Amino acid sequence: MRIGLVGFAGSGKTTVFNTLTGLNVPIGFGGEVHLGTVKVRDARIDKLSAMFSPKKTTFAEIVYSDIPGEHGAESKGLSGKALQQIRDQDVLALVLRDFENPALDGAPNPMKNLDAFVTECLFADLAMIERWLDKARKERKDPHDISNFEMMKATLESEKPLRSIPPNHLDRGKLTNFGFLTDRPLMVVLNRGEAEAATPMLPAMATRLEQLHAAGVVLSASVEAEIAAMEPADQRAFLEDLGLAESAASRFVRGTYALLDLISFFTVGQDEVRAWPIRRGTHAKQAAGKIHSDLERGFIRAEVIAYEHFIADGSEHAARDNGHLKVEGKDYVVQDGDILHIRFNV
Ligand SMILES: Nc1nc2c(ncn2[C@@H]2O[C@H](COP(=O)(O)OP(=O)(O)OP(=O)(O)O)[C@@H](O)[C@H]2O)c(=O)[nH]1
Ligand SMILES: [Mg+2]
Repeated sequence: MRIGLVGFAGSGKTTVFNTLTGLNVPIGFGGEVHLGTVKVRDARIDKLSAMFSPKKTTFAEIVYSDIPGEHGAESKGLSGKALQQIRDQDVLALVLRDFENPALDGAPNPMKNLDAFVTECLFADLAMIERWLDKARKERKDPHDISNFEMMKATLESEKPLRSIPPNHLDRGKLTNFGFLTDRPLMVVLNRGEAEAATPMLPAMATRLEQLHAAGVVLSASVEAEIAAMEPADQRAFLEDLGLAESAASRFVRGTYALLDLISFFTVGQDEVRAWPIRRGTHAKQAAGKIHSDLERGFIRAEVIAYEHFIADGSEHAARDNGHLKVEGKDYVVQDGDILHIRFNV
């Protein structure tokens, strides 16, 4: 999963990036895109790995990109280059400055920055849709596609993001090449000053995020950076002092999984124990395709053992004897923690 940290110059993207990745790239305006890969910790994988002692243990991974804002662009908007880099991401994490930054003029105004970002994305999508519609009408394209794009246009014109259109109202499979910005899941990171690290976001901001079908997380990147540099035992005590139960990095990942409605299934064996993130509601055949396209193409059936049963039974063999191994067809809806073995033939 690719998560792009975006936002205006000086909002704290690089500081947040360091917090999330544990890296330590230098702070400074502008510069190149930074990339950082992070494993998504999952205690279930640790347990399965202990049972199989596989050659390889693979956690789900998040690749964070720190996409620099343009210096002085707080009111001027995003550059074409930034927009292009943003289109490559699965999730947008918008970092909003909510701390005093002496290098930037003016008090923080996260709501204004949020609206500026949302408006830019809206206009970028609208321009794409209008261009497509002009061409499609001339070429007399499929009326069904045209009416879909008209519906999308109307949505944007009423200042709603495309992600607000329910899945059954829009065939998103046909839209992947467009890379619409307002159809990307949006995670808003409210980057606070030290003193407000644990203060919840204002109700007005929470309401706005709901309207945008976005999720939000409050953190203070500079506090988190201090915590990250501490010994694990001190980290807990420090977090408690601040009134925080968890580090920002784990809150962020949890929030993202919830926003995307992600669950994990597992594959196990002597070679590899591995977690596979999928959207809730994914069918067995599609899930097989995450592992390899051959498994989707030649899908025959899935053998499924729920994680809890697997652990309680102690082995695949015992799970089978106890009647906990289910044989499922392509339309089976994969559940969080399912251990899958795909039978296929190509
Ligand atoms: N007080 C405070 N300062 C912060 C916080 N996060 C970042 N800063 C400071 O704000 C300045 C800008 O932070 P960066 O992380 O470089 O911001 P950026 O968004 O990456 O900036 P560009 O790369 O230019 O787009 C730095 O001086 C940081 O130390 C925070 O949570 N609290
Ligand atoms: Mg930066």
